[in-house]
Amino acid sequence: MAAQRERQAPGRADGTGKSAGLRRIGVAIDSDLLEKFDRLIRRRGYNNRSEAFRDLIRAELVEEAADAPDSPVVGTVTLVYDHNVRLLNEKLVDLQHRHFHHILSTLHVHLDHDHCLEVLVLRGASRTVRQIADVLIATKGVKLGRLTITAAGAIP
Ligand code: NI
Repeated sequence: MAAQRERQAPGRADGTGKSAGLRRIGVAIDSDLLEKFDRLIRRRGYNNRSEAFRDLIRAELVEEAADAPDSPVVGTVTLVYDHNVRLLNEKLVDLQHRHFHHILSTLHVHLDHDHCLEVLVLRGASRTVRQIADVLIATKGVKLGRLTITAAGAIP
């Protein structure tokens, strides 16, 4: 995929070369790749390519920004655990209190007779959020754990 040409949408030119408005670009792309892309975005519910392109670019920019250890990020940690495991609840609560200033919110759902689902929203430097998530996920008795991270700064 390569940008062929770039021009500002009519009426958007501000003379600086940097427009806050929409700009149109032409993109050269293999037919096969484009067909696959069109099928993918249709499955995902996009009505047009432009919106799909914008979301993909935004996701990459946010991911790159969140990669830097000092970047401010917001993370959600999803945990599934068996509450019958001895002292597990206490351990998880203790860990959360130890990091209370980085935990914005916690949601607890009693999934079934044995299992609990917990979703925690964390905020802090990327390095810190990942460390807290790693400790929670690695706690013995936690069956599933996942961290989703997004840059907490301005979303492009
Ligand atoms: Ni529960």
